[in-house]
Amino acid sequence: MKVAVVGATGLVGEVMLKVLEERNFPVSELIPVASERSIGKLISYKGTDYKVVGMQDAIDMKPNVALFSAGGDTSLEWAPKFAKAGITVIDNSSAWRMDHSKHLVVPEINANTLTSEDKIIANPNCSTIQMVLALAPLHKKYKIKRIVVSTYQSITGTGVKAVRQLENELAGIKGEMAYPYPIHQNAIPHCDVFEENGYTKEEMKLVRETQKILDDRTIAITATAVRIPTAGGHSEAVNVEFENDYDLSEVRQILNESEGIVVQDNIDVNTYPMPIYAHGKDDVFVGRIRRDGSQPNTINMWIVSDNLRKGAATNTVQIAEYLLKKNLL
Ligand code: A2P
Ligand code: 11C
Repeated sequence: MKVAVVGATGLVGEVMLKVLEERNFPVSELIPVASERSIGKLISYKGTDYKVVGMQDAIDMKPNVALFSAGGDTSLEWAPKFAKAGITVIDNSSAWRMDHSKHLVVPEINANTLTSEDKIIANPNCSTIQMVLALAPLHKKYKIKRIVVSTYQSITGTGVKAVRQLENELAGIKGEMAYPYPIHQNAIPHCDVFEENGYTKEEMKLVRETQKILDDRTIAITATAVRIPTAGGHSEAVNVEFENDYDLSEVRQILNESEGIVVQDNIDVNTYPMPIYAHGKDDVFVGRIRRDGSQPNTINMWIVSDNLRKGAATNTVQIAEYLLKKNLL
């Protein structure tokens, strides 16, 4: 497979390269792509150096698949051009997620909806992916009525600029700011831009993308997304009300048996998910699973995952693996 990685010099792009290599995706030729300012830079993949090319050159090189992580505007402009040239695009930005003609895919949940006609496939937002992966098997069993989620999100979700802001603050250097406030020793209840309804776009992604992936617009969801000065992954406190009652040990068993999920839940020895454990791993970690005694059929849990891995790069590569396995590329 000829594989283009669009945004290869960015945080997610770098992890995509690592994940392709680790999972031994059959790459016959790698095409690293970035903005005009990076053309000619060398990107190392499995011991070989590849030169970064621009967007049009990448199309002319006719990859089988292009993994995009170069921002929404780049995707809006370029994904259709790649698709028109017969190249399958798996897009990590928010550009196509809510487009009715595009599938929004977490492979363990809904990859079976994909066909060879799908030339632009959307990868969900990181905070959505980790939440729906844990909730999908529970929705199947008990039917979710309402979700209340609060996130504690890694600065890596914002990109290189935010990582630099925290490094500068720690070193006492004044530099460019990715956030409107310092992030060191802070918690900023503001991820992505504000929408007219008073929620942030990140919060509304948790609402709309979850309903689309679980294919159920009746699920009521409300979210608060908060940026904290951590780098290893996103954490989420999730309160879920089901239509039907559940058994706690059965919930644990269902999660334990679900692909991609690791239950870390033993309060006797202080075992619960944390970004320092999730960092660099592909799984979604679930813990602090407990009954919400304040209303019937309701559960609380704590969900952590590396936002650059399962939340972005790994999920994208898994979609590519699925397409390859099903001969859809
Ligand atoms: P570049 O390094 O040349 O700016 P991050 O989200 O970590 O900041 O990374 C964004 C990625 O998207 C980078 O690889 C960046 O390349 C790439 N990118 C940004 N704008 C464009 C564009 N207009 N065309 C192609 N790639 C882009
Ligand atoms: C964050 N979730 O942590 C974002 C990053 O819609 O793909 C990814 C934004 C997106 O800020």
